[in-house]
Amino acid sequence: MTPTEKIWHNGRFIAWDEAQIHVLSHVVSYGSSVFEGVRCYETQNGPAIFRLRDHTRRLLDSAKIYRFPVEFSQDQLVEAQIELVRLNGMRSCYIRPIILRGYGGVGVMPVNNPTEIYLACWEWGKYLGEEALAEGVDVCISSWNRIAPNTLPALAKAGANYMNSQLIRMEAHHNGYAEGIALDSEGRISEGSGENIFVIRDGKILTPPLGSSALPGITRDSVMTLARDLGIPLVESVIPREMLYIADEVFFTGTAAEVTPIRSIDRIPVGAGRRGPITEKLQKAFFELVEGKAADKYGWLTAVPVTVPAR
Ligand code: PPE
Repeated sequence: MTPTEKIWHNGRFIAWDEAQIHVLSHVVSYGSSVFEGVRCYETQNGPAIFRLRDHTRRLLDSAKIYRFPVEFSQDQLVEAQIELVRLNGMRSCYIRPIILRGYGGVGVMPVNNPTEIYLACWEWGKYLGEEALAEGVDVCISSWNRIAPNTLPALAKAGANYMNSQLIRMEAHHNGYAEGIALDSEGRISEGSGENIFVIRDGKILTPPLGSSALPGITRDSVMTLARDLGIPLVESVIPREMLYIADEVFFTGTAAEVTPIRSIDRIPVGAGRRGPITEKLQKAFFELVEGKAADKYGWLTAVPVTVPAR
């Protein structure tokens, strides 16, 4: 990771190296953080942040679920992220807003721990590798289930959820796979360690409902909207594991992963074992929109005032 110049902290910009916390901050022992991942794309009209308001809303939703006192509004955090990208002179980047419980009291009950909000950004390339987008990735079904209902809330994007994600991702990696797909506590398909999942059979797209312990992904929502617009049937449905083995196409969505085809699952080829036509169609629609090559008909892009000349 290449450091950028500034990080926003509780309303002011500080130097990258100054964005530090005490080791006894509440978050370190107890995992008390919520965060976001947002992408800013390079377009012909300068940098544009994808679905910034929606990501910021989910950040505040996550904070509300965990009773974080937050003194900044959605509008203020939106403005701060635009300013962050502008100040750091980024053409494109990944933005990471983090809300955490800081240094103060000891013990689980966070009464004397201040809320610290940080907004950072850096350049981040393709999540599952450059060729993954065209070729697809080889994945497995994880032996770890996704967090069960009424344990850790799946609608919150909380740091603690990612201990589960790490188990899924590390197991996949050690067994030679790019990523793992987690089942929910009932054994139905949930999501990847850091991606939502879509399954296609006979021209119809299925995706697990949020009740299957899936994060309400912004990319998931975007792809659902694009599919409807393209006239491709799509339903949210509880999906049994074995549907993955007989699907024609399967793909992941996520801010980091974007739209990534899956070419095999547990070494069983998905369809023809390469990116399928519906995945390709949706990928094309997605990238044309985020890169500003198609009309932004949903108002998903927030322009950042340019400080770097266009290439
Ligand atoms: N599920 C999980 C568990 C998840 O972490 C993400 C995003 C998604 C679904 C997709 O959500 P959305 O980005 O809103 O479409 N994962 C973020 C973090 C990845 C990381 O390694 O860090 C991301 O993609 O930015």
